[in-house]
Amino acid sequence: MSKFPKEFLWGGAIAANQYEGAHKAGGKGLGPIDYLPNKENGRIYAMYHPDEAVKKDYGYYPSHEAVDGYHYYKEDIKMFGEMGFKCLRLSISWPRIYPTGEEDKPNEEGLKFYDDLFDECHKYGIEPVVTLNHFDTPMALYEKYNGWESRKLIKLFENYAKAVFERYKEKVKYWLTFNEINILLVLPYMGGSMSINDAENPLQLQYQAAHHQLVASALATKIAHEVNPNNMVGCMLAAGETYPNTCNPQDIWAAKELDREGFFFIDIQVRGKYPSYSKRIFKEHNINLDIRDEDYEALKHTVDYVGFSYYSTKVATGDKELEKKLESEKTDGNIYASLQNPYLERTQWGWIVDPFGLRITMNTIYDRYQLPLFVVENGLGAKDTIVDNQIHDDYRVEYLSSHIEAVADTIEDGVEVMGYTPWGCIDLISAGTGQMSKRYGFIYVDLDDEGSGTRKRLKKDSFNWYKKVIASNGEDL
Ligand code: BGP
Repeated sequence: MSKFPKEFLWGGAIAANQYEGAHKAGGKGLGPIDYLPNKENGRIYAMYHPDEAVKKDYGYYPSHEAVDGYHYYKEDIKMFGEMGFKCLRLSISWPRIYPTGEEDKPNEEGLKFYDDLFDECHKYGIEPVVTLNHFDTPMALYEKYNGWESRKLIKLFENYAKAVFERYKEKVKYWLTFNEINILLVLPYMGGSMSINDAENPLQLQYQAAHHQLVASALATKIAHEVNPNNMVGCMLAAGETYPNTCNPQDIWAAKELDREGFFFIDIQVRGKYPSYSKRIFKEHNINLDIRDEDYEALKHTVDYVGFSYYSTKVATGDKELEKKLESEKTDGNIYASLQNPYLERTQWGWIVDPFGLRITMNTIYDRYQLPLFVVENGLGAKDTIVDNQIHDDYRVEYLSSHIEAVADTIEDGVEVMGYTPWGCIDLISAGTGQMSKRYGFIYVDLDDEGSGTRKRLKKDSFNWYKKVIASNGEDL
């Protein structure tokens, strides 16, 4: 018998900024991703170039066109339907609805686009799971206010959230506020802030921006519940347990502290108030936040479930000397680099592969919050090769099946799990590298790193495998 509940939300995840393209179509304004990638080191972080300069220095910037989901979505959703998706996690592009973030009224063409997209999902019985902000704060707000460093964005985000909650009242029930909200402390540009790099005390700005997002997230949650009491609103954490390098208490503490960087956000979104340890952290880093009385009230509007992404676990040490020595050997991961873990393999991009770590991570989160969990991102970025018009991606199947097994074990541990939406269910632009060749999908898109290709869609072997997984409710892996 399947370990997964009958109503389990099997699906996949995409985001507007990496999928849609059509960066100026239908009156859309620009978002941060339109200024990426950074060709010099292939990484995205706090960087900003005006449009023309980027063109000159960096040439092709793929997210302008992405995989052209804006025009292909009907074809793509049909294929998701064929796989049996029960849900599709996607994001609304804020600058498609409010091109500069400050218009009096939302952009009708933008709203209409998502109306059609949600209708298309429902045609196949697919429930949309919608992220309000997936690395997609209007660029104009970065330029004018340094993004989320400014309190002004709270009200602007509220306007945007209200507009979409009201418009899609009958079409969307599951929402997430900010994608990987803890990214603000690691890659602030992606999270929505601008001037951190030049700041005297960057953490002061980062935590202030975080505070604004947390208030905005809480107010959006409040509105969502007012507009429709059936709405389910989740937070979204870039998760992945931190393991201590040894059993030295200093290492245990270092691991705990690193995990708290992420839990700081979720503690507030779930419990409705700042966690007790935040006082000490603020004192240590000389952080003085502008928190108003009305903010404390707003924060009381807490989320209904905890969404999270999981790709890897990480390893931390409290030994500063050792940390320095091992710095150059650190391995990449989603958001965080990590010390290597000698017990585990890594992907082509160096990300630690740890299916058991998913079970550990989920148990930790559930023990902490006792709210339903939703695995809204998980997956393997890999290069695919086409042979005779086929893609034999057994490596992807292996990765995903071992992680689904871990979810099943977690359910047996007593954890309430709402669903599983592997990242990039159709190939799209990688956020961390700006590349197309780092692929996650069950569906291949004919496009290379320079933007050449037909954009034609092709089923990989994993397509039929996932179809079988869903049909058997996770039994047939
Ligand atoms: C998460 C993001 C996604 C996605 C994923 C994979 O951090 O929420 O947008 O891109 O990571 O990362 P990458 O694209 O760098 O492989």
